[in-house]
Amino acid sequence: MKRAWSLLLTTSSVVAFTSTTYPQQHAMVDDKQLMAILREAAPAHVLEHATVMNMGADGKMHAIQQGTNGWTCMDPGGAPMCADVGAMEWVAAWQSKGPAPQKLGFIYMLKGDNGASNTDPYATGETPDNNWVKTGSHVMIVGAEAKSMMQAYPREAKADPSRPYVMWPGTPYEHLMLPTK
Ligand SMILES: [Cu+2]
Repeated sequence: MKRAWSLLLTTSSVVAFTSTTYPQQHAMVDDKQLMAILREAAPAHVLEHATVMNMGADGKMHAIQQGTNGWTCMDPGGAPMCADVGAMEWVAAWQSKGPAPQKLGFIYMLKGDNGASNTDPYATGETPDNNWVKTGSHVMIVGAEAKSMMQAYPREAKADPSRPYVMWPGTPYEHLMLPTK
């Protein structure tokens, strides 16, 4: 996962994102560029039938493609991803600082990310003590239902992103990062 970005969700569908915490350095991309980036982040067939969100000139996220497979794809500031329904609920909980859903969620991030604090879910950049980690091609398993599974994986503050590890260990939003290369 990556930096603070926020969104509002209804029970199962994305309604709108807010732009206030959108990383400043991330240039807006047009819809065609976004699709090219997302093609590197998830399997083609997942993306083809997914809801795709992009940020408009109004600073809000809009669906540029309506999906039918329950997946949502987007690029919140250098972290292109496709997330299933459970994962989108988890993202909403993280953003609203609510309890993680008692569910499992799955996220493709096959293009990798620009880095994140491994200990502060709300960090917006690297600091000397926030255990910044940059992970290459990976997938993520999220949601409170994955808690017991995560006990079997490294959960140090300083992560080694070349192997599976727990990101944000000890927080309600700890999740499993699984490199795919
Ligand atoms: Cu990730």
